Amino acid sequence: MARRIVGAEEAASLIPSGARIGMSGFTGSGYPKAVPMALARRIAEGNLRGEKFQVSVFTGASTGPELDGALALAGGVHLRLPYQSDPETRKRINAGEMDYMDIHLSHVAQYLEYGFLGKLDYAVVEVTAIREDGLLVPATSVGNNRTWMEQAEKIILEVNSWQPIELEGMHDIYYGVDLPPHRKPIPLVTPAQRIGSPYFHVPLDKVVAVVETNSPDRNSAFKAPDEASRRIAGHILEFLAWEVEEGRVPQSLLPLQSGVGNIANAVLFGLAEGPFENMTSYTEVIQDGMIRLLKSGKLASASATAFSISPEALEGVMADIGEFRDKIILRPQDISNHPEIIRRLGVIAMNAMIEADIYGNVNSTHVMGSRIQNGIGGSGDFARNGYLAIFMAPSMAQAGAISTIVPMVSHVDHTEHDVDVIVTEQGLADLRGLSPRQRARLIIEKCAHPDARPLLRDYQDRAERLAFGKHTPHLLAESLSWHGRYLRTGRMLPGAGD
Ligand code: 0RQ
Repeated sequence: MARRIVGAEEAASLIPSGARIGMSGFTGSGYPKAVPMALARRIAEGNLRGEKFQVSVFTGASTGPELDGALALAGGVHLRLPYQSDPETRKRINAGEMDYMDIHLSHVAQYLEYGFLGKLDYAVVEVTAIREDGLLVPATSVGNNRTWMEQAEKIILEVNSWQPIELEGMHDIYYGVDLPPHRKPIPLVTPAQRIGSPYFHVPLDKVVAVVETNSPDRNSAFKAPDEASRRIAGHILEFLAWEVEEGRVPQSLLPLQSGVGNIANAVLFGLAEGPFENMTSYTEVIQDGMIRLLKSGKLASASATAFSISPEALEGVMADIGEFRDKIILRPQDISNHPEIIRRLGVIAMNAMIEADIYGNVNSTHVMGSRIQNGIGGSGDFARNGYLAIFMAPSMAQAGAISTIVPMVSHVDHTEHDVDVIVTEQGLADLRGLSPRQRARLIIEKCAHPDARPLLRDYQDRAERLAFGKHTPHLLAESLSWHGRYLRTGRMLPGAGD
């Protein structure tokens, strides 16, 4: 392997235009930093000579500026999947210049294995170390790396000495996933269980280049929760306490899944002060709030596919690695997000949304029905299969200009059949066991902003009187013009657009 060490430029020069590349990376963690930058430079230089050079980029989830940012800026990406949150990539997708395929994170590996995505030419994967026995120590994210390296014709490894060697032993790489009809049950019955190897096992003859780097991950620094997030967290904690009181979940709750961002962190902060002990987490990302919970002893273990934590929090984990190594497990994302396991464990799924409609359909991905924000990520994997699917947002978006509770969502990611609870800073609507009309009343009264409530009530009243069907009453022309009203006026005006 030492003989295959080359510079990033030389490694990038191996990749031809049109290549399909599976890259490591999940949030700002464990993505390759040198080869994508070198590839972007090569593409940009080619552009100056009038050459068109584009590749398809598949990852675990979002990555950092050296990957998504650099390649998008060079106009070098033909097709991107499965999740992104990079401003330049978003701009290109929404301008129609880049194709983007938004698929459930747990589906990506089998999409490739079935051949829906074509043949994978290269895997470009960041690792912490290559051991003398040829096993690879994964980095701060696992994502789809096992699948990329199994399926790719050739592998380029970035060995990043910034990645803490203390990570060795924290990962659990399960190699037993077959395609039907040979698929067997995943033998995981508790969140902290280990069922695989701490290492990637890779046919070393596929490794065509090894690039040495020393570059930090880029996860944004942690922000203290704002007022709306704290109130949303308060409603969720009260609701979970009631679930315990009703005897539906134990005092230690059920394994928690939580998205990233302000609201998710506020919930985790709230749990640190709450009454629940000995909790567990079965999720896709471990964020700062979860590390705090682990430190406080309230959280017994956390299973995920990636860290998504501030540099300070990561340092803290590495300084106390003896305490954390057994409590944190990083798995491939087809296991961290596996529907079978999520259903078996009864995960409590808490994810942010863009908007919800009065019947409980949720839009997590599109602004105004056509502009992609990030992607569905793992929210569908967890919401569809968990014990509880909770979706949360402030009741108003765009600095108070538009209600996040609408008559009909402009795009559906999670249907009314998959959503249990909607929560905003105004309150929480428990939709379980309710008919569509009952759900509508509850969501409007509990979750909508007081400024939006009269308009929504008026819509609901008229729809119940005038709709073609009275099961899910809608006035189609009006519900579809709701978002257009915002576009025309720049803000929501009561009665405008009628
Ligand atoms: O716009 O960027 O112009 O300011 O959307 O919204 O309020 O900053 O919220 O960053 O937490 O993102 C759902 C997108 C929320 C995210 C979503 C505008 C708003 C702002 C972002 P600006 P905020 P967040 C685990 C699970 C799907 C994936 C998922 C997400 C921008 O949580 O991508 O759940 N979720 N993964 O102004 C018009 C509305 C709007 C709106 C928000 N109703 N109308 N604009 N915005 N609501 C994580 C992983 O999978 C890794």
